[in-house]
Amino acid sequence: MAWWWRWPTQLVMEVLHSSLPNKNAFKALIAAEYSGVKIEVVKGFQFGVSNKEPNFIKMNPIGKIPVLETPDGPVFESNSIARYVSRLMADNPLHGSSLIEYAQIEQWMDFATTEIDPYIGRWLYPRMGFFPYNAQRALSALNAHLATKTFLVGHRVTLADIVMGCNLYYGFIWIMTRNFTSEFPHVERYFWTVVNQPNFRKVIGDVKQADLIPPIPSKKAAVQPKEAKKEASKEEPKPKAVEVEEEEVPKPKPKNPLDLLSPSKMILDEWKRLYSNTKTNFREVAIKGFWDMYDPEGYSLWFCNYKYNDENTVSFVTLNKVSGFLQRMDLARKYAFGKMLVIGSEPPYKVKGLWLFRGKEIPGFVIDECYDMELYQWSKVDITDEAQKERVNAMIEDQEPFEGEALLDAKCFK
Ligand SMILES: N[C@@H](CCC(=O)N[C@@H](CS)C(=O)NCC(=O)O)C(=O)O
Repeated sequence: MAWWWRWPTQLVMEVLHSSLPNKNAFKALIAAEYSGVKIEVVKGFQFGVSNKEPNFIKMNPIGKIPVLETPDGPVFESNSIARYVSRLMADNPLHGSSLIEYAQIEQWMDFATTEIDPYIGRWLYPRMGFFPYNAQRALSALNAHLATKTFLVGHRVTLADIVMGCNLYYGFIWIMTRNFTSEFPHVERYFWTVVNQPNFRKVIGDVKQADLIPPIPSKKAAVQPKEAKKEASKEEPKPKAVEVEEEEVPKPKPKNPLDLLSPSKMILDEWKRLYSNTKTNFREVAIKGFWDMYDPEGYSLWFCNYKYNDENTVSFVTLNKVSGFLQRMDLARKYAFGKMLVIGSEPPYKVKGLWLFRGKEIPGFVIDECYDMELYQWSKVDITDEAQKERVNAMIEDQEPFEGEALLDAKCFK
């Protein structure tokens, strides 16, 4: 019997972990209808709860539905699940009737997944209150998978490594600097192993990791003077400059909406100076000074709590995660002050923070541009509540123990 085929019997039942309705789960269920396969859907599956439970995370480290539990192990990714289900039927017409039809079926599946689905998602999900997805969570999951493996599946290169290696390639050469990838040491090791396989090297050649994150080119900046162009052409190819019409009139840089707010009595830099310069009597000087300056009309205070604390099992990885977040917050330096505490004397570490933002809400551009924001739960500090105010003080002061636990580190964004 071919390795990819198994008699579907009533005894062997595939179990689908998903809430319904869900378009990704539908793929497996519809394929099952066409293929004479019986799938049991887990009863009472609660999206947002069941997919965060440890048993689910063991099956899919990224915590996304659907997952198919098979007698030989779990499978995640809805297309792969649908392929598995359809493979349970020999000579399934769902796979077409020739190699070229099979390839074209795969082609349209990839097209639906990479060209259609993300487009609809980016358009729809913010309207449903979902934040756009970011690469960090997927890289953490990939990192965890690769902790005990050289290649993605089995002990030698498979198509999965070719696709994964090539999809990581632009990331590594253009934007994922050492500083960023060091948070994912197993992904790093995997990537370098894969791209150094002779068959990869024959095609890709030497691979050099990005030193810098390229800025998003403004239309004007993208028009390079001739000399600079010549210089640049000696180096490795750079991402294509945005094409612009020659006679374009420069537009004034749009103001940050926060600059248009009514002036506040609180001057953020004054607070930052007071914080940095207070070496003794911190409570009496800095904390008191903070509340004297604080202007609830012009600023707001927020607590944040990392949503995936149970993943913080390695201290340096957790610390790097927080440092990365603070680096990416650089865009808000004029409008924010923050404290991030890494809590606990042993793993898993908790990451909690306090942020002061200009304006009464978290600035929209921060939510849009700093992808770490969605990794935290945010709650506005109620400054009429003394207990919350005291928690603010404790966070500003790096009070230890904090909520009964030692601090592994306290980082400040100022
Ligand atoms: N590429 C995945 C996408 C799965 C997916 O996005 N699932 C969503 C529900 S439709 C989910 O579980 N989201 C939970 C989360 O992001 O935490 C697939 O096709 O299975």
